[in-house]
Amino acid sequence: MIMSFRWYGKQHDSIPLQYIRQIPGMRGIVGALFDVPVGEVWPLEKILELKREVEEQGLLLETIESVNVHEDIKLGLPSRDQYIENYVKTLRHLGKAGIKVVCYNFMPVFDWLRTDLAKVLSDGSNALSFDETVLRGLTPETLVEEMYKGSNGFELPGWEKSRLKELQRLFALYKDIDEERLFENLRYFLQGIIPAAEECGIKMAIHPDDPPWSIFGLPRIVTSKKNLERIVNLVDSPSNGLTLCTGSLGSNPENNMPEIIRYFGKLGRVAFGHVRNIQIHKPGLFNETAHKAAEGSQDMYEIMKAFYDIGFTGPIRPDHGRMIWGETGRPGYGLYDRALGANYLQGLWDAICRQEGR
Ligand SMILES: [Mn+2]
Repeated sequence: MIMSFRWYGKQHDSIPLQYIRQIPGMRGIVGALFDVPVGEVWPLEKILELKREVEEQGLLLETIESVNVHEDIKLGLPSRDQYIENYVKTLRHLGKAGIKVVCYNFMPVFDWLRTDLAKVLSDGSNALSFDETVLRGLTPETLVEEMYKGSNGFELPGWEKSRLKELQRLFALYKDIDEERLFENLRYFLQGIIPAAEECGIKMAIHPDDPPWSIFGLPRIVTSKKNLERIVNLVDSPSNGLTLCTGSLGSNPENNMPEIIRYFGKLGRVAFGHVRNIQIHKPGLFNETAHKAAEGSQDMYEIMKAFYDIGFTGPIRPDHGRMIWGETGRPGYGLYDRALGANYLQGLWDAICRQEGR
């Protein structure tokens, strides 16, 4: 397991790499080029420059999150072939730079979604939260406004203005896309990119939809064990892998995360772990919490034990954190609580290794 930390690059992150390297046991950076518009080829020189920066601090850059998928691919428009060609070029550049895992998602229009980016918890910290009843009172446009208001001036990944300025047009285009069509469009995309990913030694790692159910009537398919099974079978290749995100997939209590990790681990399809905790109050109402098991609804010991038992050697990152100790920054992506999370997960991991006699 390579303990890793998401970093937005020196232009876009409030946290310097020098701080991240001081987190005990931290080995990897999960990075991306945030200045390249979705659909365009990532220039090799820029990838190598990012890699150099990370390596100068004694950290690894082997994981990318995300190379976003152009909406035309998800919609299955004729223009998708050009975007798939560009995606393949990006993968070839990433392969040349020694990247091993590429996280991506296949959510129509919206990426991850919350109704409050700073819900105050009982200890005075704040965290991202989701309330289905609040969402029902919002339109897509008012939701986008709320997200901008709560973003503390940071561009939120998946909520780039360029992607969202054409909401009405996109919603109209998705009118005819149901889950079956979306599966077919995912298959077409995977058939186009997985051979190249194999050649480059890259594992593609699809991220679960967050939350894992339909939003504003848009189809969502990366939502359950059954659907993940269908996805890994769309193209039968070790490069067609999964990001198992305990906070997003796990926000539906029907998704048993340790069991899902074990199941897809045995198939060799777990490429990346996002490990975080959430407190589920009832279906459709949850907030993010500290990583510690007792703070939420996820059995963090069993989750880490499952990663251990499948012999996982890939990256795991502590996904989102709360805002604590007066820190301000990009919602979900402060330094302090994610550092605590990384340390907690490694404590569990160390104890499991010791128990297992390693
Ligand atoms: Mn995640």
